[in-house]
Amino acid sequence: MPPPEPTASPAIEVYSLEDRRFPPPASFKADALVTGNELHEEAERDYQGFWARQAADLLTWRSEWHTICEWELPYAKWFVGGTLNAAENCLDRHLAEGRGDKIAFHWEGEPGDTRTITYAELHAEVCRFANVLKSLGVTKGDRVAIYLPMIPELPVAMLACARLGAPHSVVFGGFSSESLSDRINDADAKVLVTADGGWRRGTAVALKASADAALAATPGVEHVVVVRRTGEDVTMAEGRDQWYHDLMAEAPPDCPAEAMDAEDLLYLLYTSGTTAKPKGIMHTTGGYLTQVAFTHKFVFDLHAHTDVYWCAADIGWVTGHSYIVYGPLVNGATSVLYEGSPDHPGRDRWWDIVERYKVTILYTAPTAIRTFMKWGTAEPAAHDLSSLRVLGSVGEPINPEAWMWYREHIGGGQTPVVDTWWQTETGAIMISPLPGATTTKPGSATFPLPGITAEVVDETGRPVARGGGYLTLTQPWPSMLRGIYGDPQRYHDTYWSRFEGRYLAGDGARVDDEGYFWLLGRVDDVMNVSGHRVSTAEVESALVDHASVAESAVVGAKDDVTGQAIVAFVICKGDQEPTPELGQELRMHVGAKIGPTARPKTVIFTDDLPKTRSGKIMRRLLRDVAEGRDLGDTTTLADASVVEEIRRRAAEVPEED
Ligand code: 7RM
Repeated sequence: MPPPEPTASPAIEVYSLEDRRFPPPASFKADALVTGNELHEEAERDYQGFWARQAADLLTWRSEWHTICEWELPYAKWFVGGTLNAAENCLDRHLAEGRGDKIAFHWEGEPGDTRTITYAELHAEVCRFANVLKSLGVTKGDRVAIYLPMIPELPVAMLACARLGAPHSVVFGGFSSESLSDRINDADAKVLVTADGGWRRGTAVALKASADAALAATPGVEHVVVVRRTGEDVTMAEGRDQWYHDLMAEAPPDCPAEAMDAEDLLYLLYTSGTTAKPKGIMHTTGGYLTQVAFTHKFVFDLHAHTDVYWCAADIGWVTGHSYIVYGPLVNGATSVLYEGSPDHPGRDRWWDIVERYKVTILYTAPTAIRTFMKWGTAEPAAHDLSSLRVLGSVGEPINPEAWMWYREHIGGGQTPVVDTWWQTETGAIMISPLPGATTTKPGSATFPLPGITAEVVDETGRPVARGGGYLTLTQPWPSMLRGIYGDPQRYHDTYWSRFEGRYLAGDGARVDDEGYFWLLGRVDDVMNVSGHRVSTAEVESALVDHASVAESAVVGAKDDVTGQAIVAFVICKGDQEPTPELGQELRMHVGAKIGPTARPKTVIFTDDLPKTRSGKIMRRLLRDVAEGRDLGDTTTLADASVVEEIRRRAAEVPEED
């Protein structure tokens, strides 16, 4: 191939500079699993050999693989010929090693009820439930849909499926009946596991009623198992619906685990794209478990015998699959599992949990951190958070301001912060610091992990050594998606068609002078102002850098003069009044910080931002508001009233120049 012509303008321009840096403290290094470059160097010499060593070290195999990786672009197979069982790796082998009494989960319900579950207890419940599923006709290869709140029965159901080799499809409990029926039908699931309801902000949220509505449109479902959680009245369909506890009481305790091929499907997880039909992302067994176990251990510097780990995501998202269920359990960790919201009964619920369980590792999302920033420092300051030693972030670009706040007010100015970039499709963390080895910079996910190769490319697919562009992955990785369920063409088109031989992540990124990666948000959201391509993350970060701003989202709205003009939606901190003068000041602040091109044309103050249920800002809807359009698809919106309120605010704002 001839080298491509250099592009006249970069795919994404970069303005901001961050020069604070935080090397791992000596006290942390003293006891850290990795303190130098050894893993990166090993993987650079032979990345497949590196992953094979991890697979052998971290997992128990029934039989050896004969080939580490078969790569027929865009399809990879890892540990070909090897067999293992995911549930056995999460449970049985810890029992076999005499750790049955170790706590797997400190579970806490929102109303304050608790359950302490050891590995032996979890194993027993999983075996019993696997027998329940068997009695309902589930065998290897059948799909099982799971629609549950954050209660212990959720990981139990997942692991019971894994034990039988029946791929699970977990649907987040906050999704509507229509989303549920779409996912059940796409996966052709024959059993649904659900509950009467779950607790959210002090009220019982009905799940069974919503499942019933879905079930009216899912002819393939033969059996429904219902967990009693809230005690609300539910309708049980004769011959189809049965109570979990009734079935469990009858089920025999022993259930052998199926030997699964490394490439057998472990689960499907649906990601809702923008408007199109959700994609059933396929994850298989051996490679997936290898990379989630590796990353969970080394990114969080897990000392399984002493750490108390808490990933505060919902199991309904990939973060929960990989970092509440599979990674921590394979590694034999002790985790906190919390059912409810962070502000019930008070805004200190999380800090109360950290203090009571002496949580050492906390993994959450920037949206949660920014919410806590808005609530102020009094709540965390009133609790003893000194047990914390590693803080993780995932889900969105974390602006330096939030990163610093997290380190300072939650981490006591001491703890390493690991910003971890990955996707449902990547299955596990891809770009992240190693807390005992990497000098971090606030807002940067730093470097690809050992065994991972990421490159930023320009519009023509040419690697950008320094600067902004499209994030791509250039070699297969063990936990990569194996496709989109039932739609190979869409798999090819979405991820592999834009740049030859490269996986397209769909995110913008930049590489700085020292090779650090900075994630810039979805490339679909990049704004074009007078021909300058400006990332949303940079402008938002500059806004949140202002002392009065808690959170912001910016979008490019059509503009006669500049093509697109930047419209900023801003949430003020605590008692700060939103005034026209402040709006003006914020525009100047961004202009001064990153340059006049990036200065918002309009600032709209609001109390809330439209977010998906996993907390990602839905800029597409803000663009609709900014351009005065009717709203597009809002089914993935967490709170539908938010956009109407923003629309009202937007109508009141005079245009500025
Ligand atoms: C784990 C998860 C994936 C998208 C991804 C990005 C964004 C996730 C970061 C991030 C900047 C991060 N899976 N994203 N982590 N952006 N820095 N550390 O979130 O499938 O739900 O979303 O999330 O845009 O493509 S996901």
